[in-house]
Amino acid sequence: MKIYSYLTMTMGAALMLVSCGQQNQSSNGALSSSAAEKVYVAPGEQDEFYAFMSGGYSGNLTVYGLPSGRMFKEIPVFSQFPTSGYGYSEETKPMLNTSHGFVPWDDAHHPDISQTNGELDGRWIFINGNNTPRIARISLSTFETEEIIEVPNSAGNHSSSFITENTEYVVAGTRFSVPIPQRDIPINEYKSNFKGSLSFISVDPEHGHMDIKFQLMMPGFNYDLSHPGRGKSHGWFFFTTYNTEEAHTLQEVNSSQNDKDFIAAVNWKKIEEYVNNGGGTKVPAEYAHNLYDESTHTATTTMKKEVLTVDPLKVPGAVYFLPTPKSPHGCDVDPSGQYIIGNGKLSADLTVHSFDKMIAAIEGEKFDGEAYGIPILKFEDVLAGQVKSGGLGPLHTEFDDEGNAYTTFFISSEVVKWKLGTWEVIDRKPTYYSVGHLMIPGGNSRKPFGKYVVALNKITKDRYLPTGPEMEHSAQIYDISGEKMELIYDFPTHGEPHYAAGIPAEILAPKSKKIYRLDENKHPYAVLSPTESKVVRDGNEVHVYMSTIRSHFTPDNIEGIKVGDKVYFHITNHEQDFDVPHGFAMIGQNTSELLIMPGQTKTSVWEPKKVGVWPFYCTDFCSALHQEMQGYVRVSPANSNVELKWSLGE
Ligand code: RUQ
Ligand code: CUA
Repeated sequence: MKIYSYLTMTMGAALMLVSCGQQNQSSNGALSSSAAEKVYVAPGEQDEFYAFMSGGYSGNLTVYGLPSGRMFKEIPVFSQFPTSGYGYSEETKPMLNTSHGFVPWDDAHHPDISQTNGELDGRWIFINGNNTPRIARISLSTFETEEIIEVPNSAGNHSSSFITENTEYVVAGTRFSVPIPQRDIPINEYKSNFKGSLSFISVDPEHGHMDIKFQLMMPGFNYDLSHPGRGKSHGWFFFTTYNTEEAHTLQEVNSSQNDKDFIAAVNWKKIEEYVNNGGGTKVPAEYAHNLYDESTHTATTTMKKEVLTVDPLKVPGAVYFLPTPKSPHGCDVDPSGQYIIGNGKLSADLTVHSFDKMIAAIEGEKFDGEAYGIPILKFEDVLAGQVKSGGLGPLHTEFDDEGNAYTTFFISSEVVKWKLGTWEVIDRKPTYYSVGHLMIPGGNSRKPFGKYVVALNKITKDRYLPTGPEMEHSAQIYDISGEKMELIYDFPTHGEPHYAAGIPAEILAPKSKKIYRLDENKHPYAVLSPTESKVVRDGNEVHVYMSTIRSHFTPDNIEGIKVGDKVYFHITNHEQDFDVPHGFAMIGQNTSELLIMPGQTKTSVWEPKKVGVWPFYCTDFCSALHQEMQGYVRVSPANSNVELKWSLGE
């Protein structure tokens, strides 16, 4: 009853705030002109930070500049992307393989940049696929997805993809508990049969290659978000849980019964040691590991057959529960590693746990019972403090480099700045509207760059010109260099950005790759010189070894193709200049175009169904004679004996 009225009240408040937000819009005057200066990046000048925003249901990652809010690129990750041919080209299709087959979409939530000694190193960015559990690694020199590993025994891969301070692991926790192993049982047998897995995926320090080191088999709760310990708490990982009630129906009510759920504290170093000494149980599992090779420009899929699981009860001292009020969502660790913040999303206050107190309580063995054999620490023993914010619906917290924390409040639509250690509220500013995550570049590391905070809002309403029933989600930039936050810019994003990760441009820009070297191209169908171009028939399959350079394809006339053939166009772009891709599209092809980077080879398949002479062309306006960059394929009847031939300039 209480919960019902609370929800009604808070939802009412949320709606009210959304509808009266309009009055809060800042107007003209001196303030807005100084704000304009702060975000103005003059033509020809460049932004100070990169911001990588998750694309949510777009399955992708988008790249923006800060403070301008200009969008630079959309990086395809879990979704087919016709703009580049990702997931359509023969080379990249394997990236989207899973144990459920080809899954060309996912729901991407939390990007995290690789770290060395707790600081951003800008080598890779990781992001989770929430729906068909996967973790992707993207190169921050090519801005291409290089690897995707599926996570077995998981469902709703949400407390992911956060990395430890030397990128030892990228961690993926399940949101939904499921029967492990999956089997056919009644749903109401949830309680004894469902489990939640927390996966620790090792990252090879040289190439970044991922491998599941172990999966911790936890009680059947929901594991919502997570963050690594850092500094003094390096070696630990923290996960918020909700639904410790283990409800399986009408969860909006049934999962809100317990006054406190838990933050699970996992000593992964201890478990790693246990595993390295032969601990854990190998169990059958089926999951795809997809790896893109930059020298062959080709991805391959390996289906894995087993995974190492760890029962937390077999590793004493490895897992503890920290009681945390009201179905906590965000789970954030401050730059020093001392404070673990759990935001009860049905609460007004923030709960801050102390790492030192947690260790003392563990050493003193002061437990408040156990859950499925896992010791529960006493709330009062681990509590560092509570922030009485006066806001409603706290979600996520980020940090600056001066000991301040910034927490979003979904229901009361605001960002609240407060002081670590004293818990006093310093400032609060409205967001438009219903903010979810927020991001400070480096805010999830030992070294934040506390100049801007970006609020990622869930509801847009009247912020932009209306575009039908759907509006892009809005992001807002606040200048946080002073005592008070100042809203300086408002810009639309793409998809639904959940979390984001930011990094100073000076770390990434100098190592951004400009071309692929043709002499390093190891693609089996590459043509390194136009004289090697050819067309080879192998039964019904025809392989076209084609090259491109401004402004022609070699060959550009092909005859002897027949209805019923399967034609592979393997196209190598011979340009060795920065920013000169060529495209390729064939009429009636049941796939997307390709966009081929300088020095790269990509393959497109065409199965011609009709007799005729059919054109193909370059899709990227590459030169003054781009419109001339085209060719023809003659398609003859299936039984014809037109000779196979190809040419350029005849
Ligand atoms: S979530 S709005 Cu998917 Cu990170 Cu909290
Ligand atoms: Cu090549 Cu247009």
